[in-house]
Amino acid sequence: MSEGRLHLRAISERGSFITLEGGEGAGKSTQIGHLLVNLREAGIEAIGTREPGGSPGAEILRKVLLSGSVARLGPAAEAILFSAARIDHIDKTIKPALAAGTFVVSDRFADSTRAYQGARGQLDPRFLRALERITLDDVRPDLTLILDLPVAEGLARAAARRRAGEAPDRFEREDLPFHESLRAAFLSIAAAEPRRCIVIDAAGAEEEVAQAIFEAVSNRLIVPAVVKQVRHG
Ligand code: Z5A
Repeated sequence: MSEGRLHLRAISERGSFITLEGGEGAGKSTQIGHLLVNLREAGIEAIGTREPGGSPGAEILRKVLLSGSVARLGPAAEAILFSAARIDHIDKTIKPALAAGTFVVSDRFADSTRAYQGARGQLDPRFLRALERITLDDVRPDLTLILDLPVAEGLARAAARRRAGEAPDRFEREDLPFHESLRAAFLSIAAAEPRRCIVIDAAGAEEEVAQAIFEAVSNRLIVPAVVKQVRHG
């Protein structure tokens, strides 16, 4: 790291955990690329990861989950398998990186289980809360950015991105009311947990959204850490 850059590891032994959430085609993967560049330019060590997946074991489960074969077993079984993948992701990737003082930026995390498997009231919220408690232990996001976009726009983006001849996956095949219920679920998570979540308007141009995201990360995580560093000499 060059001189004059921030050295946030000096402030806290633990890195910060940021998650990006939202419906189909909201631009999460694109924005994680921008955020990692911006964090690294600010001198902050950061890694990008994703769910389902993010560790060798969880990537194996990703293939099964996105094939749709678990959907036949019902939303409870699906939620349990997403959580099993999450346990491996936390243990093998997230916890070690945070312990090393690295920022971790994940494309989806536990809010996706709440929104997707809990969509349309398919699961008792008490079941989802219990599953989250068992799975996450103490690994909770410091900041969640909810990328919000009209459903039709997100689906059009996802369809345009698909390669010729490539079939939509298990979730892209769901109907419009399902995707509308997802959008509502993410917005209600943000409303219920305003200290953790920030809603980002994802309909703007890529660069505008990237700027809004970096401002949010700076205001919530970086500036307070720098102020703390200055105060403590
Ligand atoms: N799932 C679940 O059910 N339960 C769980 O607990 C978890 C996940 C963790 C993972 O799929 C699926 O698993 C997911 C939920 C479910 N559902 N699906 N499908 P995935 O990992 O394959 O995909 P995804 O997470 O759903 O990603 P996405 O929504 O399809 O895409 P995105 O990452 O949000 O967007 P993108 O790839 O960055 O951008 C999409 C396209 O839009 C692309 O061509 C970009 O160039 C373009 N784009 C991006 N930004 C813009 C702007 N600002 N303007 C115009 N165009 C843009």
